[in-house]
Amino acid sequence: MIPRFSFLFSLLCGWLASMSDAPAREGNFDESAVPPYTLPDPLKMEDGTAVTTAQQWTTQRRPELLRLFEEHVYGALPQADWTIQTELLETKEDALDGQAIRRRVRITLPAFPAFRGIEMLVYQPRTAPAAPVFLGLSFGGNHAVSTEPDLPISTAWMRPSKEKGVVENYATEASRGTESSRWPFAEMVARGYAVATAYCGDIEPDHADGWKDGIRGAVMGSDHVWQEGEWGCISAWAWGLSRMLDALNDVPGVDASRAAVVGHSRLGKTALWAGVTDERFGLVISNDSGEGGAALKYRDFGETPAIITRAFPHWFTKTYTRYGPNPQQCPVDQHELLALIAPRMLCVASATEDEWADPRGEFLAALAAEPVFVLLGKPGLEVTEMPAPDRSVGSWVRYHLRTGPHNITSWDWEQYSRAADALWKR
Ligand code: GTR
Repeated sequence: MIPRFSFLFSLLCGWLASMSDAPAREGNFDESAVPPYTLPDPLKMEDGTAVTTAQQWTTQRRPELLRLFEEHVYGALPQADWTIQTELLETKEDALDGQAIRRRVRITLPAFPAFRGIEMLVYQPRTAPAAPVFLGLSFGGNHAVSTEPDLPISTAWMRPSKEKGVVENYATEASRGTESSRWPFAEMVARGYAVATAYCGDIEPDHADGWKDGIRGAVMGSDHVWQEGEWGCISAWAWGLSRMLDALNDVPGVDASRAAVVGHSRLGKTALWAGVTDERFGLVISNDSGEGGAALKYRDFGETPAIITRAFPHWFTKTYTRYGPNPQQCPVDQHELLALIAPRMLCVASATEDEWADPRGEFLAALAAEPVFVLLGKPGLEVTEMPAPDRSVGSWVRYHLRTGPHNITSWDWEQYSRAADALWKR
């Protein structure tokens, strides 16, 4: 009787577990249970010296902070010859029902022939002689961000997703357009902007061993043993965004000197790191980037370093895993990452139902970056309280909280294009 009972019991437990689709959510979601924390001062050098001038920031504190983020969070790139080669695969003059020019550009690296290369998709206005450009990576490939039927289906590895038409880790015809609501190309082109994108998996497939088939494996060798402080996947993806910007310099009708970098979620973390490491980006946009992105990690709410490094250790440098048990031991917090974008323009966005990404923690990080923007002669957030949903606040450092779930929508893009209008006086 007893073994039978325990068998039935385990069956029952298995059934109950399979009933719930949502993984049990670890983490604190109770605002009143957030323990107190003290943020590191972005305007204080490691040796305690106060940073009081813009010059001190630029020549001393900024390089110090950048190094700390490399060492402890994202990892540093090795020295290498990053010269790219580009090939214009296609120019379609009447894309999006005649509203845009579409181009496909292949980016390879002569120094690393093992790297498969990045296929960049660009939509740009037909009339503008030199359109400013928004640059961002996608989760599903170029055929998924657009509904146009003549875009080739990506042949790169993808994370499994039945609803996105990915079968056994490869995209099928059913995945065409599945991410198109996140990429309002026609609207952006109508506003006078070009948008350039590529699949993040062209740079590195998003799984723990993905580095072997991406730029990191091509550069380090696939038997490399990772050391603390060496580049993680987010660094590799951010590197890819810089190479895409290099390539845009040669795309006619695009003004690569007016470039914004944008990303959602893990690719929002990537957009921030790209914006920090590549100062050519004049506008940096974090959409629902959460832990490892715009959200404070010293604040215990939603996803934590422990959770993220367990699920996605490959995103970060090896060192970051160390801070799982106590994030406050990490010498930097994410407001300092946002501060490294100063004096360039910054947009941080959250969504009301996206508690996992800690909207308040994202707002507070933008707020705590303010002293650096002010030191460099730019306004900070200009408010101290989190705004009501669906209202953008700030002029140089901007924040909004969209009503709804974890996503990037046309409404989010509208806010970003307004920021770009203000920046580039359009
Ligand atoms: C989640 C992860 C988040 C966020 C998100 C995404 O699983 O915990 O940090 O990056 O994925 O990228 O959609």
